[in-house]
Amino acid sequence: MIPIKNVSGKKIAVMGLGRSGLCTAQALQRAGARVCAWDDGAAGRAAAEAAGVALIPLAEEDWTDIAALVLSPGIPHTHPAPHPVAAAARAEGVEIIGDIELLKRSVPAARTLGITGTNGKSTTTALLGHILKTAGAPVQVGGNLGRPALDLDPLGADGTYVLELSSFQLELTPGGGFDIAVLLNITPDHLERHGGMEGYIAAKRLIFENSNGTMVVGIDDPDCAAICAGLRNHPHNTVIPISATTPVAGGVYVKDGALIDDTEGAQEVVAEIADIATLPGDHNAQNAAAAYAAARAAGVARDEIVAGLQTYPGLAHRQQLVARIDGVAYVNDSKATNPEAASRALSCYDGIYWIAGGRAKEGGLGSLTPYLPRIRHAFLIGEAAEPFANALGETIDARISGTLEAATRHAHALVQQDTPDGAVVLLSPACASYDQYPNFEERGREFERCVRDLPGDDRQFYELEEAV
Ligand code: UMA
Repeated sequence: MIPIKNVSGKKIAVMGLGRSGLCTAQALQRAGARVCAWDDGAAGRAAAEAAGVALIPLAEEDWTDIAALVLSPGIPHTHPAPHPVAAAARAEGVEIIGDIELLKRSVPAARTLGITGTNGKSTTTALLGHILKTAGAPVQVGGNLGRPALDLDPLGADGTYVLELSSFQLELTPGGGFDIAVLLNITPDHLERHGGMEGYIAAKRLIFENSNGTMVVGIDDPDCAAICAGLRNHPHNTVIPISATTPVAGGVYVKDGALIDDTEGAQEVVAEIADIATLPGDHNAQNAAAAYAAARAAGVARDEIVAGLQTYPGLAHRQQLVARIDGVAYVNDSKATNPEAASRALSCYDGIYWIAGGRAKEGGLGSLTPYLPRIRHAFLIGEAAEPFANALGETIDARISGTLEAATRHAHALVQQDTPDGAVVLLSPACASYDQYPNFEERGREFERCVRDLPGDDRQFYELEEAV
């Protein structure tokens, strides 16, 4: 846990006691702050009580002697409407911050690397953390990725914090000042929380706020390309543009599967990304280019970065290779909770036996259309099974399996009858999990259990390294 600086004796409000809020309240208490905390949900309040955190209905609190409000990232403070506690704090002029801001203020000597973007930020964060660890650097990895920032271990001045940052967290990190800041891409997301696309882009741009270090920026979408051009207009900025598809002068890019470093104007081929099984697809090319650029900026030698790229174990539930059974790969992409995310996985394989369904999001399956020819058969589960079967219509063969356990068995039986070699059984649901599971992680673990129960002559299972 991070020892929080300069809060001893101060009264600090903590609103939202989920993963990050509860950890914040505990870290503040340990640092001698007078914590008053609240959560609108009974579960959050129960967890706080069990942890010895004092509960006070903050909306009714006198804010005159409160030094700061630490807000959970999921709680709105501007759009669609400010939460009453955020409104009360703002009315009294109390600063509203998040746990990342507290971390930054508490570890001024350590280096902080911030990574944001609509897609790929978890992979880039984990990959960068893995590269730095492989190179022997003292490193801690967390943030939106899952481990709350203040739960990370304290590091000395030679340490590096690699932080995945959501747009919500960036809005609550007013000090900014990341030593290396990475913006991967921007496509519409969380628009209700930011009052529209303009607000979302502004939140993402905060990754570069007060940054006087290296700025790594994707240029493969128009919004990021414009941000990159703007940053490069300032001669004092150190900007590294990255692309998954296009050669970019002075940048890092992937062309025909090769990662190319042009930061010194020499267009040097660094690694064959296409050969790295844990980084399939264009989206991972962008992640690899970003991680390479950021690691170079952090002073890691080229060879060490390549070693890190080549040994990257992948992230759980994101195109995670679980097993190969008799020539068939079993891939857990349970994190794909919407059709756009599933389309990224579908674009990476051929001969797919696709397990999909759950609780469908709005917007239909349109974004999957270009990839449907890659699917040999679909096995549909959960609430979306029937609507998906109707939507897929005559385009592909689909079977309503109902449960994940049945779908895995059905897919295994069919692929063994067909042509197993090179085929992929892919769980990439394009749906939320909540109709059948508490979360996508539990759904992914269930898939792994189902795969372990499958018969086969040649069965090979893959383990991830300890979670970063
Ligand atoms: N709550 C209230 N009132 C409200 C809304 C929520 O009291 O009006 C309470 C809830 O009852 C709950 C708590 O606030 O107890 C939840 O807080 P939270 O939603 O901020 O979630 P945490 O559990 O603290 O998790 C957060 C991130 N969640 C969000 O940003 C929504 C996690 O990112 C992150 O891993 C974690 O901190 C550790 O840093 C998750 C996420 O979904 C993965 N992120 C979004 C994304 O990736 O798209 C941004």
